[in-house]
Amino acid sequence: QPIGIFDSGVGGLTVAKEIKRLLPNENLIYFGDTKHLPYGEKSREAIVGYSTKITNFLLKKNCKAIVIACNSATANALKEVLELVAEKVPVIDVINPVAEKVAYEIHNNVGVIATKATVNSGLYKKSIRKHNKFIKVDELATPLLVPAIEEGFKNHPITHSIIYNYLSNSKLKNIETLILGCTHYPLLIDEIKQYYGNRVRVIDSPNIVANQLKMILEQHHLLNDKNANPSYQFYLSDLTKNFEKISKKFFGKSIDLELKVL
Ligand code: DGN
Repeated sequence: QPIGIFDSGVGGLTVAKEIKRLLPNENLIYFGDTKHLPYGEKSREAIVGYSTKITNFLLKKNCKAIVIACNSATANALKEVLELVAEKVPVIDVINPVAEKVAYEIHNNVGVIATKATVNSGLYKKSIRKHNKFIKVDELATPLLVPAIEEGFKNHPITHSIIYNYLSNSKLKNIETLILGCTHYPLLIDEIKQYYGNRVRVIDSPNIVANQLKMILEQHHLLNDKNANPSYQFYLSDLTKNFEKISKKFFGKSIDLELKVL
């Protein structure tokens, strides 16, 4: 049985790549909702609609666990996805495991950059504060990053300038720790780290999420011991060149991308 992973586009690939690294015996099914991208600008109702349709599709594919590899979907549709799954399989999201780890391990000012849909939900702050009331958390919406990443810009004057403009915002002035609250952003991690130098620690969210998945699969006795030939299937609601480029970079040239409109 495969693990199902979904995002609005290429962002969730940063999580899928880490899952593949930590759990090399697992088969993976990835759904990228490129037709409806970016989720960050959509209403809660729309995000709930997309997320539940994709979850249904992954359940029909007989997935043994579902990873919501999208912060905007987690922040707006986690409750509805959990209701739909009704404990048939474990659901792992990208906000709660990161917030919990940060709450216990970090003792300084934390900044979160994310899409509007995630920042408006305030879920990072709520989720961190639930475990630790003393951490100061400042969230900033950085909506231009996703379209730039989906356009394939990296190490480019456009991304440098967007990053500089956002990160110099006064809300993030005194932070010592930064959470990349959108699964697309690790694709620009070098440029973000370059901006801060050693001043700020950037949390490795894909690693935390993949570890959480591993732990939950272990607890449910769902881990594959051996798998000489793990399969990686990709479904997209619109075939885009950038998705093809990044998925092949992370998963090898021979993978197939299938168009699937839900
Ligand atoms: N990658 C998604 C996230 O983590 O929020 C959303 C990107 C988008 O669709 N704007």
